[in-house]
Amino acid sequence: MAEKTKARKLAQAAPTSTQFSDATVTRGPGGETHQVSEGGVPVLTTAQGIPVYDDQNSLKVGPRGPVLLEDFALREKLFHFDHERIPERVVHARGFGAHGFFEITDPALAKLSTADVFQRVGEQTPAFVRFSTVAGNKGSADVARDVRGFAVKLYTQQGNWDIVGNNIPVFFIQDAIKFPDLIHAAKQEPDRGFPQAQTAHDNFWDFLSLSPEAMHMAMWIMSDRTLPRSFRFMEGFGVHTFRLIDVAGKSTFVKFHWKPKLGLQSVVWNEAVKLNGADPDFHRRDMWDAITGGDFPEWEFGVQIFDEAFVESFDFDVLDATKLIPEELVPVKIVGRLVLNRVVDNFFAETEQVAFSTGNVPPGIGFTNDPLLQGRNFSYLDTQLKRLGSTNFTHLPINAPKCPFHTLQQDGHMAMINPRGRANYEPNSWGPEKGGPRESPTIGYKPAAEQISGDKLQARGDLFADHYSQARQFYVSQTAVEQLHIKDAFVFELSKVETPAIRARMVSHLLNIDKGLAKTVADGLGLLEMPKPAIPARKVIETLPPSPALSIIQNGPKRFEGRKLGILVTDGVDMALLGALQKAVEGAGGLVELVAPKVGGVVCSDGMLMPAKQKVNGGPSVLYDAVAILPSAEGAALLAQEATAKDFVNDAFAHAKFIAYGPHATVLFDKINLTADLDAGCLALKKPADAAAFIQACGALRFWPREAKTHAV
Ligand code: HDD
Repeated sequence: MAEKTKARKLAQAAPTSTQFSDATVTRGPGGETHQVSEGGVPVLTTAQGIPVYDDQNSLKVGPRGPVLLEDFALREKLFHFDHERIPERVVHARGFGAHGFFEITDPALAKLSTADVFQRVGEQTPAFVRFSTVAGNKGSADVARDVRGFAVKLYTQQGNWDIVGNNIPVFFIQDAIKFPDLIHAAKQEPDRGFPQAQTAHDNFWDFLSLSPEAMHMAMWIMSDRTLPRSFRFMEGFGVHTFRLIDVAGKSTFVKFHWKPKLGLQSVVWNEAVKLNGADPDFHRRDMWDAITGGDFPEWEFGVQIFDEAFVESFDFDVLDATKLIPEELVPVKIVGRLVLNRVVDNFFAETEQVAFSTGNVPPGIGFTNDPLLQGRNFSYLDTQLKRLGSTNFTHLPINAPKCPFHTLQQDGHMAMINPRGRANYEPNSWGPEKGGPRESPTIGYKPAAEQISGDKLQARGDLFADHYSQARQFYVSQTAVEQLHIKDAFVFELSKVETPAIRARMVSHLLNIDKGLAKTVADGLGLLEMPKPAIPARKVIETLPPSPALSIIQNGPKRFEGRKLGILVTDGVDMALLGALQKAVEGAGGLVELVAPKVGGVVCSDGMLMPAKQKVNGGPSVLYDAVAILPSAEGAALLAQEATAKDFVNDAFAHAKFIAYGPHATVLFDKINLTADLDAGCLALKKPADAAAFIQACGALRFWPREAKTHAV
């Protein structure tokens, strides 16, 4: 009996033994088999399963003789290593992915679309999301000024639905034919191979200033939208107008939105510059720590739904990806949610090999004739063949549907799912049991019904030609601080442009958007004379009202949840104040990290050793959303000698962060001539109860009134 129980326990604990008689061979959790040596450790083998005797030395003649070609383990190991790299994505090369689920929380879409994923409120659909930058190569830094990809793969019961969006609701261009030009202009210049991951160079602004259609997007990329504090605090947009198709084939227009539960937040440019130096993996580490720490990022799934009548009445063409529909005009109705709750097991297998396409839509979701979308539908499938090297990229687990699927496709490189039996064609005479899958007029994918006629020509809709009205609306929708950041960004970027005519040409466009903006940028560039305004192809609508939904600061979280407080401490730190701060942050759903002169930590006022997370020169305040300066008297004198401790405080102040400070911090503040500038964003911690008030204040995320004093153009 005991033997049986033991065998069963073993079987439950470790996977069952395989068909091999040898009891030392067991099946791994993923079904793989491996030979177990003593102590349950798998034996290292070659890819052919041959157990390896010695992985430290090649096979030689004598210890100092020549290496033998017959060393197949050596050959295979080097051979595989030499072929590890696959082409990186031609855009969005640098990305970070995570698993989770999508859930419909409102039945509203069930009637408008037959898509199975909308039919059952509360049902969770597996999801995989990859966030990315656009211009940088795979090894570039996370916090570059750039659009962020927000690609969502929903493994629905009717096949994979990919909503391949960005964190910006519009795009640079209207017709996919210009995409190669856009990307060529944005990325490293072909003769010199730089700059990496930045648009501040001649080619980009030359192309943009010669492409008026990009002016709306130009405003977005010069705003704080392209400096997100975290993937968790940014929106996502499907950009294009799609269709919801109901059971009668009638379609309703729709735009898709992802709204972060934790509100919107960005960093300021000077912070981004320092962040990329301090931690080039800042965004992916943030995501990894949040998910592995059980703080699952969540977005509300929203839709803007509208009909032909709205299309006729709207000032712009809904097929134009450089235009958005203000939420105040067509509200975003929240109908679902997306939660990311699992990091990948293997970065390459999942995040690198995942393949998205706008063309992957289930029944009930349809396309519109948006020329950018139409081109995308072609490009993604094409690029996957190049990148993943085989037409069978859907055989990779990350790309495989999680619903039953039956194609009559066969062979091709790395085919792992060939149809069984003799039917690899259709129609055939082999009957349903042997004849393989059949098409289905009842549940098969049907596009939206649409009457189309017209001459063959290369042109765009008339309304496409308005390139400034919504660019202006975006600008007037920003708070003063955000407008300041946009001005600074244009001045910074165009100052890196070496050709004066390109700078002037950009200013001529800005004159059609906002004269104050144009003048500040011209002054900031030192233009000797103001250029004439570019001639708009369509009259600019200067009455579009501000849309508060377009501002980050007006859509912040109002709480410190999901954010991080960095506390600069030294030996003798007041444990009552430190404990109260830690309690207040954790109570608000935030995280605390201690920064100290040594990473070994500090001995607190109560004699307790408190390990630090960062040594002060490796833990600059740019890593945190707010800081506290809690040295002892001696510690403050020590920090006052430490350049990086002074930077820690100076940067936090310059970046408009909330600063809490203990009774001895002023020794450090005096050293950097800050004491006189302390403002309402700097709160003294005199007693433990002050900690809660400080964290409450930090819910505003930044003390923007300080910005005007410390910002530079
Ligand atoms: Fe694209 C990748 C989003 C325009 C062609 N695109 C890619 C990714 C995202 C987007 C998020 C990364 C997917 C991943 O993580 O693997 N792209 C957009 C958005 C666009 C857009 C929101 C405009 C509204 N893209 C666009 C156009 C074309 C492409 C106009 C071509 C005509 N995009 C591609 C691509 C990529 C890609 C070349 C490169 C890597 C990949 O597809 O898998 O096919």
